[in-house]
Amino acid sequence: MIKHEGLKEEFKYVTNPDEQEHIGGLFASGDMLMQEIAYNLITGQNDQVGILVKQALDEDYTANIVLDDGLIAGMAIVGVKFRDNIIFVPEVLISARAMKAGMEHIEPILSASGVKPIGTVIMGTVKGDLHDIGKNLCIMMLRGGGFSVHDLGVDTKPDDFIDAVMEHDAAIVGMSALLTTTMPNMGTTIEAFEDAGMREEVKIMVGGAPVTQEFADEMGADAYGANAVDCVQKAKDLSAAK
Ligand code: B12
Repeated sequence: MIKHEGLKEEFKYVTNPDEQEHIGGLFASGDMLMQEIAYNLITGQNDQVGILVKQALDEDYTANIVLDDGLIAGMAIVGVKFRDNIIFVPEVLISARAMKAGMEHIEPILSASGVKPIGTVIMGTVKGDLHDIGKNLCIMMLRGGGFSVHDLGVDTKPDDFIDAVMEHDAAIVGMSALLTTTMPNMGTTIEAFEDAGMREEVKIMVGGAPVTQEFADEMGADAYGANAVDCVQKAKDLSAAK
């Protein structure tokens, strides 16, 4: 249930019943502090988000709880407002900056495993696509899960994935796409691995909001991950299958 007054106002922008149920559910498990983090993320208060996330971690909230019930829950409302033309690119960038301010406190915790890497993963957002929040979350969780990860950033060309696999002798490639127009570049990259005679050497996983298991199968990917936790699980499954 939403108790935070400002957040209640923000939730009014969520008018689709399915989204009300889904996003309302994200807030249901969060208390007032988590809702305060979400509200400050939506309104782009990056300093405040950083302070509140640090406070929550100091108060022994787990990094995963702060991520799910605070930051990701807030970003879900930003997504709805952006789609429905209530806010535009500059506001979304300001919220993305606030997300980053919060993630700066979370990353060291999720990445602190200290054990010998269980595998090497190359991660990148596909060509033409500049969205990196979800990819970065996956990278944090993969590192926390014991993988060594090389981040190719955004707008990654097929050849850059191939070069990175060769350079780091990686067994797994993870591609992220957030736009329906850039999703096909996952298939183009898989084809490039085939053309280079390297498809047998790597396992390829894909993800991003518009990507589905069906799409992943169509493109010839080895796995699809719905979220950052699933990404780690799929990477572990793929490592075991090698
Ligand atoms: C933030 C954002 C932006 C920011 C990006 C900032 C950044 N540094 O990333 C900015 C403002 C730059 C932006 C720009 C644009 N955006 Co935008 N953006 C969003 C927004 C609001 C949130 C995305 C996000 O970060 N979600 C939160 C993260 C945590 O979720 P996620 O990315 O899905 O990742 C999770 C999973 O998918 C999974 N995952 C992700 N990657 C991977 C990879 C692997 C291997 C695995 C296993 C799992 C996995 O795990 C993650 C963690 O749980 C979405 C709306 C939405 N709700 O998705 C629109 C959205 C993606 N954008 C959209 C659009 C249209 C654009 C623009 C074209 C707008 C414009 N007119 O300029 C540009 C395109 C720029 C480009 N070339 O890429 C549309 C896409 C529509 C479509 N059907 O293609 C969306 C859906 C908004 C909408 N509803 O209309 N955007």
